Amino acid sequence: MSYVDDVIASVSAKNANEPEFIQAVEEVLESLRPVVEQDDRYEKAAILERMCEPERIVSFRVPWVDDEGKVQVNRGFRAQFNSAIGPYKGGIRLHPTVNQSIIKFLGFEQTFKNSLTGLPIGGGKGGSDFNPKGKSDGEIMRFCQSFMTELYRYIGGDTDCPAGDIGCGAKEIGYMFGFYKRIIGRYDNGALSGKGIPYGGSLGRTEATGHGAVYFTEKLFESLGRTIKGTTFALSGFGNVTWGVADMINKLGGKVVTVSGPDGYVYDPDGISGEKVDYLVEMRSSLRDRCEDYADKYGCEFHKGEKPWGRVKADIYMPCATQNEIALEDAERMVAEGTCRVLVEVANMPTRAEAVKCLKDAGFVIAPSKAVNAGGVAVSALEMSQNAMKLSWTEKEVDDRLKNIMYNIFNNIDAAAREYGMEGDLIAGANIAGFKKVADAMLAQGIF
Ligand code: NDP
Ligand code: 2IT
Repeated sequence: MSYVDDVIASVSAKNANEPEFIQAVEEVLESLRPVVEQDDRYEKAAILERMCEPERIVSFRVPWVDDEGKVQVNRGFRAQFNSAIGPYKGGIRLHPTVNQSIIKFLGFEQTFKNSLTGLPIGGGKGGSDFNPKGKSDGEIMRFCQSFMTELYRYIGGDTDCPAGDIGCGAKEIGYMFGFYKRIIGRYDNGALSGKGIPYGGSLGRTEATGHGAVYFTEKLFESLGRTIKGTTFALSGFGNVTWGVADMINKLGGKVVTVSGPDGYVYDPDGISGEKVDYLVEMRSSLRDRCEDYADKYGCEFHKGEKPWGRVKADIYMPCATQNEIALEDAERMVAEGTCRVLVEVANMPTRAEAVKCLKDAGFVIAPSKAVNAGGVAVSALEMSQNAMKLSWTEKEVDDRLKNIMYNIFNNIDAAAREYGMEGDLIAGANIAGFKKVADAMLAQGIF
């Protein structure tokens, strides 16, 4: 057995109850075969084994009192995965499906993503199985305060800087920051990012993930001899990220024809633009979690219980909702439909391993999420820099930096794939480029 096979076997055995984590590890390690086979320093220093084991992961009780006076108990997590190139950095996910496997897969992916940004940030992720849906503001605040009562021990501007993710936006970060400040008795605004603008947030952070994903796509298109202008996109989700993607596609002259929710997808062949994009924000903040509201309001087709993959004519598919939203049957439908040959992943790990294989075999260009969605965490890191320097950049200054970071990510992953003889394989390129910086830092820092 090779070094990579050995590590995959031992990680799978050790984490047998964590399917999402194993899926993420397998994908990354497969890509790294040529790198670790050419250089035995990585095996000698057990770099892969160490990268697959979080530096630490904490799990804690989060008790809070609901509006009826009943005590509720949730489970909180923070995985501090890798600090070789900077303090841990990564979002907080608040969703009923959150468990240790999800937090570990996200923290593992985050380590490579953060490395790709070129900024000094390590990898981490946190969250809770708390469901914000249907909760009052008071309940959300009490949950966030209880969550922070435990989390504060582990975070700080130079230690670990959490931010938002699914179910955790500016409102939740505000409640968490307020309570963190109260507990520690200091204004350490580098300890959380995604903050509101009046108290240290960065202009452009809300839209950074979506806008960054489209900047990346611009560069990818340039390499394929295409332009966003005149291209039709099918998106999923209707959260913060979907909104940012739709906004920038429209600005660059493309057309968005689908968005989706857990209840089904909307097909709007006239294009989701202008006030219709703003309506996505309204739908999300209503916490109703119904995409059908869009179809009711704008009188277009709604496909209950279905996903858009392979069911609509679009040039590019961009999944923006959650992990594993493209299964093998969806991929087979996409291949059979025949119009689209490009998948740009925006949500973290949206495509199942079997679906990735099916699409690759059919000649799809696949842009991996850890590269495409890195603009969110990159602007989070810019927020940390602004906080440290006690200044604020203008929207244009942030946007120029974001664009530059996303273009560089495309160029670097494209070059890494070529260097190892896998031209055009952007999944391998992202894993290799992300790996090398972290691994080389670990080699330099000794065994710990
Ligand atoms: P939001 O909470 O704003 O939106 C995501 C929503 O998508 C969830 O609430 C979920 O609804 C819904 N959803 C779940 N499953 C499906 C499905 N099968 N079809 C359609 N919708 C579904 O989260 P974000 O927009 O912030 O995040 C979206 C993705 O982008 C996630 O993968 C996240 O990790 C990733 N990301 C986010 C970044 C950020 O800065 N926010 C940065 C980088 C990546 P329900 O609750 O009913 O399941
Ligand atoms: O998945 C992600 O990169 C995020 N949720 C953003 C993390 C961050 O620290 O801004």
